[in-house]
Amino acid sequence: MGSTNAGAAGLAHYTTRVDQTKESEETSAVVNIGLHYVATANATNALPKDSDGDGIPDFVEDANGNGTLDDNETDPAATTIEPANPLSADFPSVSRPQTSASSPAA
Ligand SMILES: [Ca+2]
Ligand SMILES: [Ca+2]
Repeated sequence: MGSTNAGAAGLAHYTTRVDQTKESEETSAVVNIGLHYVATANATNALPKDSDGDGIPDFVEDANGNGTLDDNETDPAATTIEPANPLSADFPSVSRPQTSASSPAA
């Protein structure tokens, strides 16, 4: 074992294990020694683990890999997609004209 925990090492969503158990999911908080890879969905799946199924991998949502939701990150365990940097202050919303009467002719 190493000398620090996975979050402090930024490896919460990484693994050394074939079964793809993330460092943050192990019973031991102390990080494993060895080359770490991004944890995939399971041992036979090459896609990065996406715990909440929103299409954004856990290691992207928790960008600094500390296992904690920080500013400019999205929650790996939440199913709602929240922009890391809301653009509403920079770009006023533009409303699309209503097109209720514009159905294409059959
Ligand atoms: Ca996700
Ligand atoms: Ca984080």
